[in-house]
Amino acid sequence: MALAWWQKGVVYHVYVRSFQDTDANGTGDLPGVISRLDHLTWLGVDAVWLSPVYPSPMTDFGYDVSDYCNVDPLFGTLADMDALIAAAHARGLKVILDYVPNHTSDQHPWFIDSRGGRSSTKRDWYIWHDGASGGGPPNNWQSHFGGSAWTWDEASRQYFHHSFLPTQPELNWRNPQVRVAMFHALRFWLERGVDGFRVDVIWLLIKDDQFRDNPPNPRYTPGSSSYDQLIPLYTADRPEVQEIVAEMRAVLDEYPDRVLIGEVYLPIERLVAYYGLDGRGAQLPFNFQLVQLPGWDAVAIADIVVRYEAALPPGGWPNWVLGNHDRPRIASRVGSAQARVAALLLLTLRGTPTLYMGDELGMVDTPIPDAEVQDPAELREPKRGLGRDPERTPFPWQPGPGAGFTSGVPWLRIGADTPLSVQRDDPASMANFCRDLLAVRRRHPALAGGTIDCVAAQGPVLSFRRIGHGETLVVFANTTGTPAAVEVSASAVLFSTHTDRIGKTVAATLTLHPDEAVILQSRKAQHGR
Ligand code: TEU
Repeated sequence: MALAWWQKGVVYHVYVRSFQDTDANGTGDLPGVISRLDHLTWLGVDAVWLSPVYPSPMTDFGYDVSDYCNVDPLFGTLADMDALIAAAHARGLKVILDYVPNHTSDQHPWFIDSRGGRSSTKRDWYIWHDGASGGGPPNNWQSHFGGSAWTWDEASRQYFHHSFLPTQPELNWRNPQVRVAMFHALRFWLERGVDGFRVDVIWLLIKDDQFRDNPPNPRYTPGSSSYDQLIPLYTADRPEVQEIVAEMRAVLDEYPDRVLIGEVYLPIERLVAYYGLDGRGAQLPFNFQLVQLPGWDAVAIADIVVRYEAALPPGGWPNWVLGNHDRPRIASRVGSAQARVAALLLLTLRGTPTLYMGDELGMVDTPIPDAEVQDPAELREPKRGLGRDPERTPFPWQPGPGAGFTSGVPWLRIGADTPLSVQRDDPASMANFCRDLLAVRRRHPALAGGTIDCVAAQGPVLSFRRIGHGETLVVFANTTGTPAAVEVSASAVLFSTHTDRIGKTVAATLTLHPDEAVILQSRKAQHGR
């Protein structure tokens, strides 16, 4: 069966604020994204996911939305979004928006109304509760950003719940009126031609209606996020959330060929629940297993791939992610050499890859001096390694001040990464490596739609086989900086992190260079699929 665009394509994640500024205010904007769509075409990706650009006080950089059906002037206008959608579609690129349904800004008119008093018709659009009988918050729920997940409202003398900042009050998804209003927002963008949504914290949308305390986390390590002191038993992955995911998907299914991507930070066996009953959930519940992997070695990666593939429900389409705007960059986690190995795995494992902007340059986390920290996660719980500014630095387009990103003062310092223009002129650059790899992926449909099997770790070498469209490809990835020999059948080297290997024939024993990953095309073509 032919694959849908979101199955065979590669998603490119644009953190708009750091992508391209066109009005010299130091912040990226929608006209900037339009002006750089040719980069996405040059690179060879198929869809662009835009981080939130809705009106927002920006206390959490746009994840505190004050109007779901507009564009913040910082980023542009609705007309700019319409122009972006048209320009992307003209290039064959799909457009995915970031949908933030779990909470609004405290400046959203709905919350201002709800906060107006207990008799407000929107009181129950949010989660309000009396304090504990002995005083203090209703229970022990914690914010992801540290501190209690409850804030006292003196005027109405109740607490309101917020999984994140007090400026991000939780919407009450048990209230049908909230669902109607939030599904209206989906349709507003679907009518404008948006091809899908990445749904923020989809696994958090329902909280326990008895407001029970979360249990202590016996594995909490002091010094890590205070949120992890508890197991979020009553504030995450509640059974009722699946009904909401199915209702969201039903809204998208009113339009042709749309995709629902869910941000889900859960172990594999719970993650796959978000495909929904009978596949009526999210088509792509984000698979963050490679993002959250404590180490980077063949055995651990092979285990993840095998367990994830085995856990997928019938028809569940896999996907892989290496990083995003919330997590340390892959090149900082595994080093620049292994970042090429990681990119090859991202683009050869079975399923839809999502590439975080800048990873195609091998961008690393930029250290941010205390005085320049802007991320509320770091400001509220400093020095715990939770700050996200380092992975959000502006995209370096060219050498020189502003790096071609802005002619103004950048909202966040620009790192020391090699700019795209320099990398485009260097055949051995990470940018050209990623571009060439994406071209191989496009030329060999076994990589997009083929089966995967023979997943194994031979010492430091991860290997797996991709079969489809009459060809058998085998990937070997040396996850260490030392040479490693593997047994291979007679094959041509289709691609390698070490370009001098490409095009050669190998047989019997192949000694992989340190940090080398290869795609071999077996001489024994498989007939059939
Ligand atoms: O992040 C949710 C998420 O991953 C949190 O659990 C994470 O711990 C948080 O980023 C703090 O490090 C999504 C968005 O990707 C993130 O940028 C927002 O800040 C958050 O939701 C609230 O909307």
